[in-house]
Amino acid sequence: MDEQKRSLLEDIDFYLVTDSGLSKKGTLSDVEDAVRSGCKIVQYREKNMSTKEMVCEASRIKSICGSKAIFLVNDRIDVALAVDADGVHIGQDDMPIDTARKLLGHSKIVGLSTHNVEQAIAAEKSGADYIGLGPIFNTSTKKDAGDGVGAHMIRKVKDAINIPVVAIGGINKENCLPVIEGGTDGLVAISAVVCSDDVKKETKDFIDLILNTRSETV
Ligand code: 3NM
Repeated sequence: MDEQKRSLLEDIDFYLVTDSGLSKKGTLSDVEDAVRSGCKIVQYREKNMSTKEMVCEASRIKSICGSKAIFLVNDRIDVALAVDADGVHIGQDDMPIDTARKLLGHSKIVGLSTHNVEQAIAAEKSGADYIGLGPIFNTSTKKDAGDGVGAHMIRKVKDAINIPVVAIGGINKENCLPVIEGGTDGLVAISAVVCSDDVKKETKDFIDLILNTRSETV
């Protein structure tokens, strides 16, 4: 991955995570619509397909993202390696981050899910390129996500670490203001976007909300 693409990580705003179980039009259509609306980072999160199908779909997502969006694979380092994705996003109980780093090398992006300040500090120390922080609000999209930690947690985590923070969990257009005002670098909204009839519009709305709120709070 070239430096220009990696630099998108410093400028995330809306971050798409795919969910084929919730999607109305399918993962490829969602990725195409989101990237067309200016989404600069896509995470392929697929829990229901064979490895063979995943490699095929991941390869198509990679070409949709092209140079416009960073393409990460959730959890499946084998799939990320198979298609030469830009990196992976892993959870606290997935492969240890230093092992993931050894497998992927230093040019790839490794993101880690965290749920509190301690995990965020540990993630930075272990070499994560960015963290996901969640669930910010209660969500039914991830059954084992636990209770929402609240938007106030974003500021606490931002004050404790220097790598980008992406907020996730139960976020929608109605409740996202305190998330953005909390200083999050990026924001994920899975169901609020992929369950809609117009992923292109929802993505654009989130990007506009983030950019407008940031310019008002500067
Ligand atoms: N990870 P929605 S919450 C995939 O807290 C995922 O780490 C979470 O979906 C975490 O935007 C979550 O529909 C689901 O609530 C987010």
